[in-house]
Amino acid sequence: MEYADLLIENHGKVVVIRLNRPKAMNALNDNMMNELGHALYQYDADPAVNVIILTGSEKVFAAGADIAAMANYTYADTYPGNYIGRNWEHILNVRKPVIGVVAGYALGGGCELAMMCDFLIASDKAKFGQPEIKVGVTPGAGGTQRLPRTIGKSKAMDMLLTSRMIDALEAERTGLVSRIFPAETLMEEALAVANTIAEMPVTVAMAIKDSVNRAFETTLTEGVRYERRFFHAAFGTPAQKEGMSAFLEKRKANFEGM
Ligand code: CO8
Repeated sequence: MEYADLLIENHGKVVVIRLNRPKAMNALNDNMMNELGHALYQYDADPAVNVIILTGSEKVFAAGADIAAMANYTYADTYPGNYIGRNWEHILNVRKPVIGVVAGYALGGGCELAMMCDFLIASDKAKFGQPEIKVGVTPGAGGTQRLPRTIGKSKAMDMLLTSRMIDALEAERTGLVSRIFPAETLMEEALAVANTIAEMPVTVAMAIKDSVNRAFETTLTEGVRYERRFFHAAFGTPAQKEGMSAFLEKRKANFEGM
């Protein structure tokens, strides 16, 4: 399908979804969020795809929700109307790994969308921020919740209250980002990371993602119990048979279709 505000690139078992509103710094509007949900569900259900990369352009991942689109909203548009919000969390329903690749700015809703990815890879020129306070609103897609859980209360409060942006190094140091690569080789490196995951058994990757996300929603005891169910269930899958046989036979496992 052709999208107005996204570009799609297929790289074997990895699909790259690129946010693409260059004239508006990839500001996240209603159409883009609808298209993003559509694309995410499509590739999550596609047996040829094991990993999804969500990225923007070299200059910007996304500079937040579209301020021009929402500037005249009333309370009736937002709470009862739900004009902004209803299509922002499709990404949380995706079961395959989603890697956020950030070059340039990830601000406001852009930073919140990035934090909804499973992990983040950034270019050395990336900048993260939650400047909503400067436009008179609080974050609305998890900025006050995911940021402190990720980088701690003090740094999160600092960023949220002052609107200070952090650079890639600070983002990596605080755990917001898992790896940094030079801007010039970012996509190549990110695709290599994605391909490493894509060669693993996708069903196990999905179970690991499910279990890790559970850690943020439950107690330690319940979380470990949840994980244990997946561990036990793995013994009913071809991936476990192939993985363990390959290890014992000193050969590379082939998890194709597993
Ligand atoms: N919305 C709409 N348009 C934008 C946005 C935005 N968020 N950001 C940039 N643009 C537009 C600019 O208006 C400009 O348009 P034009 O050329 O027509 O004047 C164009 O993009 C280029 O922008 P700049 O000229 O400002 O480019 P610079 O390189 O000088 O600056 C920045 C880049 C630093 C990214 C700057 O544009 C900026 O600060 N943008 C706004 C960042 C911001 O405040 N983001 C938070 C928005 S509020 C939010 O995200 C709430 C999320 C809640 C989600 C809730 C879901 C339920």
